[in-house]
Amino acid sequence: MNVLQEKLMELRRKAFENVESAEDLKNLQDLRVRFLGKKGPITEILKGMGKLSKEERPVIGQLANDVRNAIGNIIDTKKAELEQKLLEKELENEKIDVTLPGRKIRTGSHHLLASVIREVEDLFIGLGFSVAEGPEVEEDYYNFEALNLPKDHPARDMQDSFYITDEILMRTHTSPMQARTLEAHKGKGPVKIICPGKVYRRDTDDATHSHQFMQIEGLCVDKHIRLSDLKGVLTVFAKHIFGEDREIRLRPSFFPFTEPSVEMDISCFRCGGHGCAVCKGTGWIEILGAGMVHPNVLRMSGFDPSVYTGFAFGMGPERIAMLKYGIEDIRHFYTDDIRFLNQFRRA
Ligand code: 2NL
Repeated sequence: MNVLQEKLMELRRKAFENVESAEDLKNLQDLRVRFLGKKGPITEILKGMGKLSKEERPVIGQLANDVRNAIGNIIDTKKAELEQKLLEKELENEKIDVTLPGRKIRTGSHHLLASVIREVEDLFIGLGFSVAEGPEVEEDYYNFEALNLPKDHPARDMQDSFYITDEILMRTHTSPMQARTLEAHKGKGPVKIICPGKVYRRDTDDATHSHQFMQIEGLCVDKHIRLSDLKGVLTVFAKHIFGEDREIRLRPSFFPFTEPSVEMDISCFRCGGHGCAVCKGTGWIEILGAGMVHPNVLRMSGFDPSVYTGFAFGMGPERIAMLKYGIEDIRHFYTDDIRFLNQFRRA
C-alpha cells in the first residue's frame, strides 16, 4: 500500500469513528463539510490525480471514490438515526392526555337589575319610546327648578340630597334628563322617552332603602295626550311585566311635577286579587307613581301647555324585581354575592 492509499484508509477510519459519536445534526453536518467538502482531504486527493502515474491513477481514483461514498453513506444513515431520535423526543415532550376532563369555561351573565331594566326598556321601545340617558351629577335647575320644585320647596331638603356645591348635586331622580330632553325639543312634540339610570338620596341603607338606587321614568308629550293614554300604556306595561291577567287601579296622589298625580296598583300576581302575603291581604300591589305633566313643567321647558299635554311616570326597578322574584333585601342588588346573582342567570 502506498502513502495515498494509507491516507485514504486512515481518513475512512477517522470519519467512521467521528460520525459514530456525533451527537446532533449540527455536529454531523460539520463532519460532512470537514471530510467531504470542497476544501476537504478527499477532494484534495482527487484534485491531485493528474500528478499520479498512469498505473496509480485508476487505483487511487477508485479508492478515493469508494471512501467518499462510504463516508457519505454512513453520514446519511447517522442523519436518519438522529432525526428519528429527535422526532421521538418531540413526540414524548408534546404528549397530551386526551382522557383529561376539559377546563370549565365560566361565562358571565346580566345582573338581575340590568335584565329587568332592559325588559322594561324593550317594551317601551316597542311602543315607540326612545331611551334617553344623561348625567348623574346634575344642576340644581334641572333636578328641581325645572320640575316645579322652586328653591323654597319643602321636598328640596338639603338633608335629603348629596350636594356637591350650592348649585350642583347627585341627581335624586332621573327626571332632570326628561326636562333636558323637553328643553332640547324647543316646544315641539312629540316627545316619547324612557329614562333609566342611577339616582342618589341621603338615606341610611337598610332592607328597603339604599343611598344609590335605580329609577326608570317615562314621559310622553304631544298634542291631545290624555289620562286615558297613561292608563292604556301603563296597563300594557303591567301585563307585560307581571302577566296578561293583570288589572290596574289608579289612586289619587301628589307629585310636584304632575297634576293630577296618581299611584298605580296592579292586581296581585300571586293570588289574583283574593288577598295573600305578597299583597298583604288587599289584592293590590303598589307599582309606580305617575300623572299628567304639570303645566309649569311644560312651560319652563318651552312647551305651550294650552297646545301640548303629556303623561309621565316613575318606578323603581329594584322594587319591581323584589316583588316579581320575592327578594327581601334591596342590598342584595349592590353587594354582588355570587350566590345571589347565580340564581338569576338568564340566557
Ligand atoms: C315615583 C314617581 C314620578 C314623574 C315621576 C315626571 C317627569 C317630568 C315631568 C313630570 Cl319631566 N313627571 N316624572 C312623574 C310622576 C311620578 O315618579 O314614585 N317614582 C319612583
